[in-house]
Amino acid sequence: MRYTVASALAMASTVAAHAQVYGVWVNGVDQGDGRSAYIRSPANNNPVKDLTSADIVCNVNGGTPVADFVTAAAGDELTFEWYHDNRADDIIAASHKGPIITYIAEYTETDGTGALWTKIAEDGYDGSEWAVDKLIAAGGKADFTLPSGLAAGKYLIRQEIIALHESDTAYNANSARGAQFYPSCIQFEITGSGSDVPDEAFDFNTGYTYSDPGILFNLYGSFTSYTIPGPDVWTGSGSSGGSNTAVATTTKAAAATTKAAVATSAAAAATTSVAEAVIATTTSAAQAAVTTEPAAVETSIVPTFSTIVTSAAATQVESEAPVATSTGTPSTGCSSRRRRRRNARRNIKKLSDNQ
Ligand SMILES: [Cu+2]
Repeated sequence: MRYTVASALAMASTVAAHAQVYGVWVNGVDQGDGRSAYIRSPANNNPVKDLTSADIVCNVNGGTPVADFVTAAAGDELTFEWYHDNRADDIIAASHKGPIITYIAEYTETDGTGALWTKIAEDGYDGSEWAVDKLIAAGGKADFTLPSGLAAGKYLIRQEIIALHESDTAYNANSARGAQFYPSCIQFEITGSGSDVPDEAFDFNTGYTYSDPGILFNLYGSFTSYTIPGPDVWTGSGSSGGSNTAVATTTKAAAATTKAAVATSAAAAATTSVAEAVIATTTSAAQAAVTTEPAAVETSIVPTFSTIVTSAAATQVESEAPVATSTGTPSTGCSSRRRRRRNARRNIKKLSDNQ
């Protein structure tokens, strides 16, 4: 019984910690804190879910150029470094599994809407690990290589995480759910003698759709593959022909597999609902321990259920409002629930240990 509750909490899809890009490394060299310096940083790390919004392209401040550019040469290895609240923290909640995709566009001072973009790197699901799993394991770092023949000039490079923990329902069907996009646009000055010009044919507002198999995806179903959304990866005009055709064929096959997986996973959605219901009832008892988390939960040598509930009740009033105010995040975001859920889980574990 208790195991069931713990499992349900562990698989809860809404336990969350969001992310954004902190900075860039070029061939392993840290370019320093890029936030609002060479990154068009958003005001917070909340996701974008509306595919019709300009924010889906370069996030909330995407149309506001920043002062600096990262200098790199065609063929260089770039590393985008992500973080949650502080550099080298937990990066992003492990529940936020999904792909990491990278696009390039000729530099623009606009918000990047329109057909301007070319995909240059992607990492999805390899049969056991998601790109986000690898990102967390790498301390927030995601690597890719610039096309070696890329023509010199100023560019925007846009990298995104797509978190799939609520993407079994499309955002336009239920705005409380849907895939969570974390796009980040970074200003680059690329050097080199290459002459490959990206096709710049992709438009996020029309190219990403709510029914795309990589955007409407049940993470809790059974699946063996995942179809990364967007166009094929462009590697440069000299090398793109043959290899891209092969990629396209593979992707089609994967799409068929994914459709089957979606069909068979309807049952899993029901299980998720049960998990949510359990959380709803558990949270009300446990959430009160929020602000006093070290004191109420960890100081007592053997906290009993009654001591937790008592201390919880005592602190409930002052705990709620300051938390909401200090985070400054909209109540619709996952982060406002993060702490309560974490404490709910922690309390459940303590109770389990004692009984
Ligand atoms: Cu989230």
